Amino acid sequence: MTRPSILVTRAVFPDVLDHLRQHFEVEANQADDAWSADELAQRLQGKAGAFTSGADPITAALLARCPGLKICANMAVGYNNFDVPAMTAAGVLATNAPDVLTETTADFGFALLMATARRVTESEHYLRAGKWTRWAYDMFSGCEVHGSTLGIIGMGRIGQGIAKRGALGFGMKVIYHNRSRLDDATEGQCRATYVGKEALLRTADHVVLVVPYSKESHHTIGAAELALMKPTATLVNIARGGIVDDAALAVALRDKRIAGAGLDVFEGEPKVHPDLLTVPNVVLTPHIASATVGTRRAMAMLAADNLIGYLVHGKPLTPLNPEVMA
Ligand code: 8YV
Repeated sequence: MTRPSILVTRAVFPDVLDHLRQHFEVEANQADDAWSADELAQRLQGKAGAFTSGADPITAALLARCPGLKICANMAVGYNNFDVPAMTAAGVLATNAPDVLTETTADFGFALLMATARRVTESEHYLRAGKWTRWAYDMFSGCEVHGSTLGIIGMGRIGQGIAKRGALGFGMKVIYHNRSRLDDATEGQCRATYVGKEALLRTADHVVLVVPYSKESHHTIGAAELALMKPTATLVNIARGGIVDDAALAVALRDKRIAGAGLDVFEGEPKVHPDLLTVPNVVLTPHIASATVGTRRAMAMLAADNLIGYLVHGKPLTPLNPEVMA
């Protein structure tokens, strides 16, 4: 029996490729070359599966060129790179990589919150530039974290992890906004209170964004929302570029409309809005919230096991459109 062929679109842990090679003919991209949409479509010819990163667009146009494709397994929990309705219409299964990154990503959300509130990178740049000649009573004084009010927009698994860190570790008062309110038991575990978006923005000392990207969540935070926030507040985005209007945020940071921001994701990344690079009160990281060796390995293994689960055993682990299997 011939083995199915799959494409791995980006460089990945060698042992994950070995795991895949036990079941499939594998075309890999260990050189990590950037492929155009056309090259991706060409390389997908004759492939039953694709191991994708969160940056590989799987569109209706691509699917129309790849009639043999049966599954795309994303090495990411977010899947806004997938046109899921088009995949369903084409009979292509979509899978993502949830759960395995929850705690690591929540850790990083908190790291970014702390670095922003306490001006860690701004003060380090000052020190490295040789500007630290004397102590001063108000040097890099930041915002309080413990005992402050944490506002979380998007209360899925990662949002809940951040809430627990804030409430249990730092004695923060936690308020949240979400498409739907959590059940009482989950709210209790997170010590979190549901509020409207406007109330959250007006009240929180630290606002953390963890909503999935969609047309509806585009620019969840723009100039109008930034204007509602306290001038002493901080904003953290570990969700997706496009959830925040980065140009409006750069203006708010420049004008000290808010105290600071911590950003791991950007509109049009890896490009970063040039004005964000010129304001000092922002901590910038290159989409690394899930980046620990253990977590990235677990995400890659889950994507691989989704391919094996579906193409070999007919049972994917974390399908997004299970109706294609009916
Ligand atoms: C990924 C992420 O590293 O899982 C997600 O949704 O944003 C990150 O953990 C990124 O999408 C690369 O695939």
